[in-house]
Amino acid sequence: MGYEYDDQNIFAKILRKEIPNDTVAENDHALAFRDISPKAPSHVLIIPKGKYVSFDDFAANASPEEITDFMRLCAEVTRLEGVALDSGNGFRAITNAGSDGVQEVPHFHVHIMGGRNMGPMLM
Ligand code: DGP
Repeated sequence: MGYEYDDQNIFAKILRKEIPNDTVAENDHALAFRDISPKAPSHVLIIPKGKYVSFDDFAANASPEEITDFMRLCAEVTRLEGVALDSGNGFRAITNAGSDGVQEVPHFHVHIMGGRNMGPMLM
């Protein structure tokens, strides 16, 4: 059994430019844009351009080039947003997967949030 990707999910529509987004940065294999409902002064979502449902799908099935571009775009976002540790106060990076992870959009994404103390992790 594989991961069933829904082409009608909202991030697929963003990638097809059917709906607008506030892009922060982009490379060959990944796109970063602002969350529509920010939970911190800086709240950016990083998504692969490929069709991956969740972290486990991406980690198991993406190519080395896709994984590298994705991770490097995450790093670029932390620098652009002024939260990278070499120049800022840090950030939280999280990904939600599936129903127990309370994943709302079934296209793999990482949230990078910063610009304030994020408090303790919710349990
Ligand atoms: P989650 O799947 O629970 O990890 O979070 C999905 C996030 O996506 C949530 O923080 C809100 C955001 N989001 C949902 N719809 C849109 C949209 O149309 N545009 C943007 N920029 N963000 C969205």
